[in-house]
Amino acid sequence: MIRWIKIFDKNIQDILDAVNSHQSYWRDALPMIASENITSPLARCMLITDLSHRYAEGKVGHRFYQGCRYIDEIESKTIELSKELFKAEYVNVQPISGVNANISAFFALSKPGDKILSLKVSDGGHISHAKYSAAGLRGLKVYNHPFDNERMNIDEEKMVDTILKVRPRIILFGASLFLFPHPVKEAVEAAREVGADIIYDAAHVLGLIAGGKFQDPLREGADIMTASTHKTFPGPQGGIIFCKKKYANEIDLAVFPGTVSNHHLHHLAALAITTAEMINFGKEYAEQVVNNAKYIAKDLYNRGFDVLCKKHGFTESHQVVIDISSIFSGKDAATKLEDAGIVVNANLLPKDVNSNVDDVSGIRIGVQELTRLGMREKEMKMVAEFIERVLLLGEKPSILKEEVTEMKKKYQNVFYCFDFGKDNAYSFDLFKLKI
Ligand code: DSN
Repeated sequence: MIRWIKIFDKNIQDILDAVNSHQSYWRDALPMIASENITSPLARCMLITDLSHRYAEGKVGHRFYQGCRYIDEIESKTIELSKELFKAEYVNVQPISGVNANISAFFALSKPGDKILSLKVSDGGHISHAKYSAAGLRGLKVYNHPFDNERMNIDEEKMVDTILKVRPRIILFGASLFLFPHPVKEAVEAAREVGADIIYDAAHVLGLIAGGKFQDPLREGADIMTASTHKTFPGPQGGIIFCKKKYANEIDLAVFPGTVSNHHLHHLAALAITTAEMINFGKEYAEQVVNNAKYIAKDLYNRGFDVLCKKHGFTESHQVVIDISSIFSGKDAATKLEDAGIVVNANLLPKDVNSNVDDVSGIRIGVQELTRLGMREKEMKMVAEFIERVLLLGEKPSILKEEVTEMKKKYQNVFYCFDFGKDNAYSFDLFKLKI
């Protein structure tokens, strides 16, 4: 809390009030946006250090600024830890976001006019895989993976035919709506035949990969793996690229000076801390995330929700997807849940291919952050019951919110990291550290 600061400027007071309200809002809510997470207290402390003020363009040992001796130490350590955790031949830790990592990989591997095979946004693809974002910005011609709506996954056989027919320069895997591992192994032979490289966008599932609970793209045949560092991987907001050694030079140039000048150095220190924590606790964390997702999916299904992919076990990731369109639009459902303090997002489903983005059928639920806050199957049941009471039983969200807030009081600490004392998740007190 920062109320103790005596402020005389109204603008500053307004900002502090909004930050305070934001802190309280999330302290009381159930955070279930699948692309978010909460950093460990120690990682968070790194974000307010002097590192956030500095420049370090270039690489370790070859900077374009003075003053970088300790930054070199931090960056080397971040690279070393990332290589260890993901068993990667080469890592670039400088991208400042997942889209930045993707666009760097596209620049490294392709030229304008080349073809890319990626998932359609309504089938779960990320915007940066599409013509109106990074792929299009690089001038790539976008072709889409054939998708099996029933399995919510790429159709492997049709994919191989498409690769042989389209002859793309880049085959891109990974998604934002991501329930099951993608057929990377199945693409390798066709990719080699047409001279395509394989990129795997691991943004959503990086923390699960780190914990050995999803697929292992680099071993399955991906040449490059891009990611953001703040979804199931519970680090600071930013990006990262892993690759085989033979792509290292192109990747480095595409990041700097290609698409980043100064990388974010406070992010680097926080990423190093998170990576060290994931080396220690990642397996246990990833396992509980997937267990929680499977549990809440089944529970919601038993309460009457149209949870996708029952026949396939609902999910193998941190996500659960509900087609809510027989009762509400996705947006209305997400708004009602938000009014009750349960934060999820409305999501396009494959059947929404021609719909307006504001008129979508699905809601996407992520359990990774609740897991970090110490929730397990017992708590998933309580959360599923809240969701049922709002969306199926028509209880008033504003009244239910009081119960949600009461429940959340017991989950104010971040787990799967080094202990930092009580009530650490939403408190500013830890910033009293001498740093
Ligand atoms: N659009 C984000 C998501 O929520 O999946 C990823 O950048």
